[in-house]
Amino acid sequence: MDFKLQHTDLQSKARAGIITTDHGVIETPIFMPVGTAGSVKAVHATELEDDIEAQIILGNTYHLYLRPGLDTLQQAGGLHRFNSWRKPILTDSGGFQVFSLAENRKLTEEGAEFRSHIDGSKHFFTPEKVIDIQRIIGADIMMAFDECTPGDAPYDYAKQSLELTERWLDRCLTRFRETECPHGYRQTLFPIVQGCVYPDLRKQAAENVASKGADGNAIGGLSVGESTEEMYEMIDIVNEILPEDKPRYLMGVGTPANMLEAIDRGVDMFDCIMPTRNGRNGQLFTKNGIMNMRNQKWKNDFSPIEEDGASFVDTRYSKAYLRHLFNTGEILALQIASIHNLAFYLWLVKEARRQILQNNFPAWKASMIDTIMRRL
Ligand code: PRF
Repeated sequence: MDFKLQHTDLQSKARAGIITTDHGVIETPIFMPVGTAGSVKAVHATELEDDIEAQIILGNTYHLYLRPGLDTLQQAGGLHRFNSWRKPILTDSGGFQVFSLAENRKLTEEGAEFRSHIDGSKHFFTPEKVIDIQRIIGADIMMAFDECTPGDAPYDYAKQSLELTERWLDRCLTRFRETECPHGYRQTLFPIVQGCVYPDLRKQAAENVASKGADGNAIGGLSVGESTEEMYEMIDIVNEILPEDKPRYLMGVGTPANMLEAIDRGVDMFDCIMPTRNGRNGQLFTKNGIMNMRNQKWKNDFSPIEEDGASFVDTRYSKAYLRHLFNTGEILALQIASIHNLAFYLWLVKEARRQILQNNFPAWKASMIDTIMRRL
């Protein structure tokens, strides 16, 4: 994987770049739709490609390992072949899902023991195993195995946890170097900066990660209960240290406003379940604000979902019709809302990129940020 930093905005730290993988290029800043179990929920591959213009999607080691399992993924020839997605894939390591979903988890120096949230079966993830699994899945970008500490973790816990994450990173890197992609293309491994909300831990973590010389680096452990101000402060501290010539990925963040603020601080890559999950619950993000499509107020509003929206669904269907679909529990509601929200997120980062290239990012951000977050 290569990264070319094309331009940094003159008045902020916002960056435009290009990542090149063996499955194609990614223009940054980028948002990566989440396809936890190998599918972006309710959205076809063609819609992702043509309507949403996704350049990379995310998969989850934890979920894919449990179902369909390694045997099927191996026989399929990797996830790209299995789900017919031809562009890049990034997989999260399971470091987050094991802690947020699995039951009876037990952490040791060796790894994490847990019970599946699906059938209660017992499993053990080690840094080595997580690399082996991601090799089989065939992710273009694999993530290191980490412990994501909650935003309110006490200092001593956060420090011990970070040191465990650092030892696990070294084991991930060793396994990564000892193995190769079973599918014949290049894969790379991103380390993850942890350290909770403690500036000295974040600094130590970023310095450690930077010293590994990886193709790209991630910031984890944010948007997990800390305040928004603390999150932005941690991003500032970490980005001061992470190498400029490598992409920076802020994991699991966030709202449209969170993304613009993080781009302003030098972040290049994002993923979040918000556009798809909130969309399935009837929440639509638009250039003019946030709409709850279950609201009575749309009952007889036959205007387009979004007049100048980024997807065909925006002008093809009306607000009243979409409200009706949610109201009657029609599956089509979930599809329209997911396509709309993902197209909006992809539009937002694409427009951010355009503004960065024109040296106009901060003014544009200021003009957007209140509008996109207001409730309609
Ligand atoms: N670590 C991993 N995945 C993640 C996170 C993390 O800290 C987060 C935190 N926002 C989301 N996804 N491995």
